[in-house]
Amino acid sequence: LVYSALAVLAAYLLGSLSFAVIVSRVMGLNDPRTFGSKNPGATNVLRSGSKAAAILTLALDAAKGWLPVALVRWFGAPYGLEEGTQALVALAAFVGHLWPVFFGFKGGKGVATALGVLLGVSGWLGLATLAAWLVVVSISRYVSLSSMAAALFAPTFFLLAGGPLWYADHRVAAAIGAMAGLLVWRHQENIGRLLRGTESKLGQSKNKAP
Ligand code: NKO
Repeated sequence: LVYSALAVLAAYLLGSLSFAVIVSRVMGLNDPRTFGSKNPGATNVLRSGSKAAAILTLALDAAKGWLPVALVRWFGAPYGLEEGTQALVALAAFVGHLWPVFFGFKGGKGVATALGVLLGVSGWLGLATLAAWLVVVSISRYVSLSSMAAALFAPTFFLLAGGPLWYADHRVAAAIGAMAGLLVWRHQENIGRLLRGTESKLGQSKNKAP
């Protein structure tokens, strides 16, 4: 139980590293919380004009979801850490991204971090969800819409393909379901803009207020 609690705390602290803000600061770009959608995420960093910064943000925000889950999966057993802890560290890293202790509890929407978590749970699950995201974004050009579609797809796929491809533990399923719900809930402003037809499309409107 002590190891489990420590793992969850470490995952929350790791998730609290808002890499959109950190990468932008290090690369001398504007703070993503001050322009565009005001969201500290890879998509909004892209609106600063730096593709490299956006890709780095995506990679690091995903890595912080992937690492704690992968560590528990690979090295947890001798410490008594199994799927219950895997589910909790996944949720902790995700919650850290949404409510980061280091950034006044004002975080992002959790898309990249959820992708990392899914890759940690199962490479196949992560890749399948990423593929769904890519299909929707290539058709619609809306990142937010694609993220929400992927969020609905992930838990469905986890439950449907569990068995042959991965062990669909019900606690991990619950964590993925909770992340999906929170992810969509964090996109409520995007939903409003999508309905009004004012949501910005990929490759459009750099630095323009939504
Ligand atoms: O600024 O409000 P915005 O337009 O920035 O941003 C909306 C956007 C926020 O997310 C990001 C991160 C972008 C990452 C893109 C690649 C991720 C592809 C995989 C998605 C998998 C999600 C699965 C969730 C399962 C619970 O949406």
